[in-house]
Amino acid sequence: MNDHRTRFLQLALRAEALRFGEFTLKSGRISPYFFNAGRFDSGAALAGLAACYADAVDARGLQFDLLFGPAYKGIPLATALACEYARRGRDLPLAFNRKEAKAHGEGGMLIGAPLQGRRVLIVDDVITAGTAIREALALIRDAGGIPAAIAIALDRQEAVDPAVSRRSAAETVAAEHGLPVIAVATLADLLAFAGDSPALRGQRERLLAYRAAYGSA
Ligand code: OMP
Repeated sequence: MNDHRTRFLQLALRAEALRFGEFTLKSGRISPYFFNAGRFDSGAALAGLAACYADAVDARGLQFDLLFGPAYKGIPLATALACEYARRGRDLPLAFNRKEAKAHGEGGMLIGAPLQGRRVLIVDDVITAGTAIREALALIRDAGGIPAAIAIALDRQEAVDPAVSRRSAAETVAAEHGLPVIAVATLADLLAFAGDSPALRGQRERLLAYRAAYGSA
């Protein structure tokens, strides 16, 4: 497994951002695991996570010139990634949205650098069904930005409707919009990692059963 994948899974477990148990997802599915990016809740934890995103993105050699963090969870992620790129010698413009439009002051839904004509890397936490990402794509296009790629920490590799198609939501979004989706790690990586870790080996069966029910082929 790539170094950034292992590093990310170790960081996520240490921060308790990755937990095992019984969790109800936005989709209503009951999942044996949950990734909560909000648990990367200190400067050092976010810096470590941002380095994993940067390594995953750089490994793909993509062209982009602005980072966009969808509200709320994407905002600190894109911000931390912008700081990581600055540390690596690349000062990238950064923008994000608010969830409710402001009628006073500067107004509008978007904050930060203008999107017009810029190739945008969207930085978010998780893709399950792809709803959150589709909303972000619409916002960016409305503001004149050009979506270039999507970077997420974890691709849960779930089919939206397994009875109809076993294609994952991330693959569907990628195909629909002609955009690469870069995940620092996937459910497949988590399964491989769990197989090598005595502490997590007990979780593997439940993860496999969940993947058999909802996972992409
Ligand atoms: P989709 O919009 O269905 O792709 O789901 C993504 C969103 O689900 C995330 O932005 C979170 O709000 C939430 N989520 C997690 O944060 N972690 C998970 O492990 C699973 C989910 C989820 O509800 O599917």
